[in-house]
Amino acid sequence: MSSSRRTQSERQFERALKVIPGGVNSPARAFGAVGGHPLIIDRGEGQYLYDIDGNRYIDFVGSWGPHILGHRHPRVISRIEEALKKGTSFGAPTLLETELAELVTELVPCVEKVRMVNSGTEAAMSAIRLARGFTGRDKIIKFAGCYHGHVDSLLVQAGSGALTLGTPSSPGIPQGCTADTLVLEYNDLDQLQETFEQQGDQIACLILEPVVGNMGVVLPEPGFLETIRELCSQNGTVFIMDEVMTGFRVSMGGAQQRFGITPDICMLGKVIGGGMPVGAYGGKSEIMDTISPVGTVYQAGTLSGNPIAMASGIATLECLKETNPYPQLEEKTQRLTEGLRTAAAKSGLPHTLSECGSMFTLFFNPDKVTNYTISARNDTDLFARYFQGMLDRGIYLPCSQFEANFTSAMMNDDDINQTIQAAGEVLQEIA
Ligand code: HOZ
Repeated sequence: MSSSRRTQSERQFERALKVIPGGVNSPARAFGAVGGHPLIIDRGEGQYLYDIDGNRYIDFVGSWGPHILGHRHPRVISRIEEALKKGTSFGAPTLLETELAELVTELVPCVEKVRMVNSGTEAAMSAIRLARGFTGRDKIIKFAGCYHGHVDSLLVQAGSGALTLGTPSSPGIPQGCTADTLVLEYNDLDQLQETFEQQGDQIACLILEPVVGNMGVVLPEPGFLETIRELCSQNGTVFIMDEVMTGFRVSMGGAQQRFGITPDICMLGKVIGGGMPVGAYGGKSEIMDTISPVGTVYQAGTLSGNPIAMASGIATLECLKETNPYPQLEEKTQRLTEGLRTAAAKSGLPHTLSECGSMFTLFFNPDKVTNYTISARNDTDLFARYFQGMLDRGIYLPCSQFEANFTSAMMNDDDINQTIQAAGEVLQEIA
C-alpha cells in the first residue's frame, strides 16, 4: 500500500489543520517525528484498524494501550449499550462505580480504596496532591523519560510526545511549579540513595513507571524497585507507581504484581476504561482517606465515574479476569519479538529490543536501553523509515521511537507472521 492509497486521509487532515491545532487533539498522534500525515480512522474491529480510504491495518497502538481485548469486543459493546439505555451522566453515585472499584481493589495488590477520574493526567495530578497533603512535604522525585501526563510539576524531562517532539519541558509552566521536582536517572541506584540521604525527610513522594512505556519500553533493573520500596518506607515517602500503561497489561494486577513490589498508591488508566476515558488512583485506605470529603485534600470532577465509562471498564476487567489471556498473549508477543530480532539481526542495523508482557519496543540503538540518556541516542531517522515501510505494508505502529507497541488478545498467527514478514522486508530495504 503506498501513500497514494491514503488520499482521503490526507485531504481530511488538511481540513482538520484549519480548525484544530496541528490537526490533532493530542500531539503524540501527529506524525511529527515520522513525516507524512496521520491516518484518519474510520473504525476498529478486533485487532484491525480501518482508515477512511478503506485500508486495513494490524493495530499495534490499540489506542495507546487500552485495547488489550481488541476493538469493539462484544462484551464491552453490549455492556456499554445496556448502560446507554439508562442515561449518560447523573453527577450522582451509581452502582457501576462501586462495581468497578470493587474489581480494582480485588485485582490490584496495593489498592484498598480507589477514586475514579477521567484520564491518566488527572490521576497523576491528584496522586501528587494527595501525597503532598498526606505527608505535609513539598518535594517529589520523578525519573527522566517517565511520562505522567501533562501535569505541570511532572513535565520535566518527560517522555512520550514531549520527548518525541523534542520539548522535554514546556513553556507555560512557571518555574515555581517545578522547583520542588527532583529528576533522577531511571535505574541509577547511587543517585537514588544519595538523594534520599540528603533530602529524604523532605520528599513527599516518588513517582515512576514501574516498566517505562514512554521512552520506549524500558525495564527496571534487578533491585531498582526493591530499593525504591525500602527507601520510601524508611523515609516516610509515598511510593507512587504510575500503572496507567502497565495496569491490567503486564499482568492482571499490573507491574506491582508481576514484580512483587507493592507501592503505597498507584495510578491507573487505559485498560481500566476499555477504551472510554477513565483514570483512577488508589492505594492504602490510610492515605486515600486524606481526600475530600473524608479528608481535606480537594479533588473533584463532574464526569468522574461516568456510567458509560464505568460499564466499559467493568466489562473489560471482568472479561480479563474470566479468560486470563495473559499467558497466551505473552507467548504470542514473544514469538513476534523473536521474529523481529532475527529480522533486525539479518539487516545488520543497530538495534535492541525490550519487552514486558504484551508491550515492546524495537529500538534503533546498538545499546541496551536502560534510561533516558541511552534512549535519547536512538536513531530516529531510521525509525521514521521503518515506520513508513510498515505502514505501507498495513502495519500500524506508534508513530514514535519513544512509545510502546501493544499486542492484543485478538491477534492470531497470521497477524504475527505478516508483521514479521513485513519487518524483514522493510529492515532489508532501509539497511
Ligand atoms: N499517553 C500515551 C502514551 N505515551 C500517549 C497518548 C497521548 O499522549 O495522546
